Amino acid sequence: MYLIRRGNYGQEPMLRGMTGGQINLTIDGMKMFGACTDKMDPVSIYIEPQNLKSIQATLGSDGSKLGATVGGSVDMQLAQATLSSKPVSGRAGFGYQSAWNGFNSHANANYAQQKSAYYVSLNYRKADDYRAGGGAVIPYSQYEKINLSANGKWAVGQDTLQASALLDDGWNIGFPALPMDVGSAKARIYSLAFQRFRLHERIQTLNTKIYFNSVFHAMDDSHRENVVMHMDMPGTSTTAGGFVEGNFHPSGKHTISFRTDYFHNQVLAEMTMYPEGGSSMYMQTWPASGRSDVGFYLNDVYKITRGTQLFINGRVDWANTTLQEGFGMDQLQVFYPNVQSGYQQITSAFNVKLKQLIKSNWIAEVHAGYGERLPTLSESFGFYLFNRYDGYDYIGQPDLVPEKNWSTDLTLSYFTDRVQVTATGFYNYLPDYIFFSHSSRTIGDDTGCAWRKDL
Ligand SMILES: [Cu+2]
Repeated sequence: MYLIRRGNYGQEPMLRGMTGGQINLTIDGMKMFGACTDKMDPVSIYIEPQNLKSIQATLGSDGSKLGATVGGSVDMQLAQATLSSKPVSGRAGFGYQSAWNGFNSHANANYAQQKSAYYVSLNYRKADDYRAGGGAVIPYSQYEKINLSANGKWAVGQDTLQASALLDDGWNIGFPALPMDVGSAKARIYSLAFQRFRLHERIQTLNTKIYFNSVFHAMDDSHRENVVMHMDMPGTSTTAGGFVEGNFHPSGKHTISFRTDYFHNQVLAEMTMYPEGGSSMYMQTWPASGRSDVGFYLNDVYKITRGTQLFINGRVDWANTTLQEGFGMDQLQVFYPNVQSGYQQITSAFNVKLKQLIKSNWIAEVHAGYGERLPTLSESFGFYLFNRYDGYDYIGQPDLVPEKNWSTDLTLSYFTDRVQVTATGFYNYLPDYIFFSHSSRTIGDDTGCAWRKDL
């Protein structure tokens, strides 16, 4: 897993060169989508390292447990309240970094009783402009943010109920490589989960969760010099969903687990331009649009012999993508007269993996899989999205077909009590790869460009 820095501020995971809509980036299994049309806010920026218990990454279509994907899954698992014999525990820390005159402070506390526990954590970070080696100041690299997370856990007989809330507010966040900064970025994440253990002789665990999250992101160019035309660019993204996942007791040589999930995501990003001496202009850079998705995942671990295991999993999703009638749809009709208000698509994934113990300290793994992912709402309906790398504005393509990935991996591991060495080779073939292209469409003085299906 690689991390891409977003400004001086956040980090975005990348798996084998795949990122953004190609991977599932989830928080405790919850779907969440950023609200920036310019990719400033992968949802990982709303989670502080202090909030985390662990990060789980699964590569390629094998990561389809958490959603339809071609690149894999990264699940950020949050620190939870823990039932313990110590009634109160906690820690606090403070850091100062001279290179950007930065403060980084955090505190967390856990309060435990016999049948309940509560956890709170608070983070505050502030940084001025970064000073590079040699003392050169990198302008617009400052930021400030506060992050508050709280959760509770209650024992109900053998089962547990969990409620969790996370609030993240950032402001005055500079993006040195982009023509704009972020005035305000707010995320709210709420969830309620119920875990049942041994509820039936055949069912080991059954987890149910419902959740809601929202992101507000407002870009700001008011601190920049020589701005040709000031713009207001607020965006919102809200997601609600739920899932049920469970593990069955091994029967014979098989251990089966499943997950079924649902989410609905709704976005809107607006842009108001204020030309000097002219009247303001309004457009929706992400037209009011949304997507509902229902998915089902099944996994079987088959212990053939003591040293040989076979893993088989598959996933099917049904998605309904909607474009609201009105301003945003009217805009797209200029380029796509036949744009529809609804698109239904089905995606699937299938994986087989064989794990073989060779001698006492060598393991070989062979994986082959197929996965699909839907185009993001941005790739489908985005409208005049500026790309700083090439200076073009891009327009989505509403009728994109799902991107596919045929992949295979071979992994060889050698391990002793102290050392493990792993070598992996992999191959991905991605038909219907979604990429941007420059078409010859011209409107007025602007050149329109479109995301398009590309082999
Ligand atoms: Cu942005």
